[in-house]
Amino acid sequence: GAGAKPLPTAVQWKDASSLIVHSSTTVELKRGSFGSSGITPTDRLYLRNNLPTPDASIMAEPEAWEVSVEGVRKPRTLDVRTLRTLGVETVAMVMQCSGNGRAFFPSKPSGTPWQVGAAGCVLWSGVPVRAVVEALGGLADGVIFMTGTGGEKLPEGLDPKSIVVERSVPIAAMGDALLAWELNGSPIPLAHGGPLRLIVPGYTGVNSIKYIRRLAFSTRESDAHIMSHGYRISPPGAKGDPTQPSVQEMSVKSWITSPGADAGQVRSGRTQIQGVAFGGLHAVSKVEVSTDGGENWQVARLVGPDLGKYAWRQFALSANLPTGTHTLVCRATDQAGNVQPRERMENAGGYNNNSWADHGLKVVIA
Ligand code: MSS
Repeated sequence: GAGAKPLPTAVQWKDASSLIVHSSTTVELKRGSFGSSGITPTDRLYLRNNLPTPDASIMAEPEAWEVSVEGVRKPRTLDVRTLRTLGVETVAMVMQCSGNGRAFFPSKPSGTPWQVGAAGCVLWSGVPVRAVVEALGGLADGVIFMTGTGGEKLPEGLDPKSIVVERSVPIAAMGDALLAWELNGSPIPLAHGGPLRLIVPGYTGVNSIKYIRRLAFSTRESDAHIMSHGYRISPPGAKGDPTQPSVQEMSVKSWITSPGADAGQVRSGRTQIQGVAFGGLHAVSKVEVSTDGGENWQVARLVGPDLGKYAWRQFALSANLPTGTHTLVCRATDQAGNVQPRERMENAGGYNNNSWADHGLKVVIA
């Protein structure tokens, strides 16, 4: 629409009409543009880069891209060509920015004011990290973290630790992690981390490191600023520090995608209320929908193929909406029994918002 920012250079190929451009490194999907196919097309997947996108020249020879693997018995640098010989796996997973839903915090935390669209459900293919570790003789003794380092060229004159994108996750996350070269059936585009990306299913986006150049198994968490002070669940008003919980596993969450925010077109009468629901580390077991802001709930139908516990499920509820104002909300439950809460967990960074009340949608039918 008028005044909309143009797509950033690295994602000129995306579908502008379904996206909201926040900045040259942050683009989200509109609520009404998720579609009904379960998988998010790559040209609609949100973009979030903490640093400027690297030069396209790193994509010139994707097979020659190298990652150094440390904290194994036989540490080595491996190129993509070699990684391909070690194994292959595909995972359908929700990629969601830690700050998705930040716009709904009344405290207006600094950071991108994402609504619902800093998330997508996509297919990643690559070699299982555990196959790489096995090929390199197994883990070194005492390892408790897996640390990925991004391959951005860092500006000179600054302490690299203050800007490098480097994140540690508990070693348990290695179980389903991939070093991926393919996204939705095509080589991973530069903007999404090509030639090679660490994929950590069930964890928020920041933990899946793009253009990975180092994968280290370690006894200590990274001391990079983005790990030690960034992405922490800090009390409102406080700064991040290493004693606070890090933003890692995603929690149970859902939102309505249709009718979208442009709900003006909804006519009175029968409609299909649709949305997406996921559980982070656990599959979704149930989604309930309310058309009166959470007074009365009805169980929705899960729609389409089940692509595994890291993917989202679509849901639909056939409803009769008379003329008037309706507040549509949805609430997911996962197979571990976790129920999406009414309230967000307040925190200074505006992370992990899974409040069903915050994600509600007001529909006016004339
Ligand atoms: N990686 C690297 N290397 N760099 C950067 O910047 N970012 C993060 C991840 N990774 C980065 C990386 C984030 S933060 C996110 S979300 C993600 O990524 C996104 O993705 P895409 O593909 O969607 O764009 Mo928040 O939590």
